[in-house]
Amino acid sequence: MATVPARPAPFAFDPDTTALLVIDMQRDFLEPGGFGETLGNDVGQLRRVIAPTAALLAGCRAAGLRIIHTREGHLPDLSDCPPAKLLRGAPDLRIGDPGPNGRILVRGEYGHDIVDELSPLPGEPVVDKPGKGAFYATDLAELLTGTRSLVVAGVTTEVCVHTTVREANDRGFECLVLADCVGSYFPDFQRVGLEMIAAQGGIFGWVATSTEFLAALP
Ligand code: TIU
Repeated sequence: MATVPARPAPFAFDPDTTALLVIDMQRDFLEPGGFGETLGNDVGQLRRVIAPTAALLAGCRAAGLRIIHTREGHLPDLSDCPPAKLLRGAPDLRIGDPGPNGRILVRGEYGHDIVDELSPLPGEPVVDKPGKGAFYATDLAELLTGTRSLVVAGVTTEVCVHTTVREANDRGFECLVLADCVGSYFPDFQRVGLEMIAAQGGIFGWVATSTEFLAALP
């Protein structure tokens, strides 16, 4: 077992039963002209996550840790996009509309894919998900058979990271969220989102930095 100094308490994990989950590090959220920006967000808020996550990926690959990536998005005919999601709010462009990086949040489009700096390597599964949580309507649970601990990076902290970590916690996984490798468009939500995970004795997870986690890897 390895141990990371974490909040609210040290996080113990066995690297053989631990996976790194990198959530939705897609151009649609991190680059101008994508889904995140059409919702009125400043995508610059998320870009600070890229460099520490690239270092995290390198360290986990060197240590032989299992790595899984996710992408939020929809089939080209939008049949997996509920009207409640499609019609939400008043974005500049809706899901499926043509944008500068292709159709917004549609699988196969340039904007839907993961940013170059964090490209998955062959053999690293990429789970395509229609929802905010990575377990809903995906085969992630089957992919994680035999896995006990999840180390979580990605965007956004209070949306897809929270939803996925809450889903994972309910399924019995122990989740360590890396504060510098998750990001929000809203600085307040970033701070409070991390506090919510570790409050109440770690009500649905633990929080540490990527430096702390990488130092604990054998
Ligand atoms: N809008 C927002 O903060 N997030 C999302 O829509 N998806 C993810 O968090 N991936």
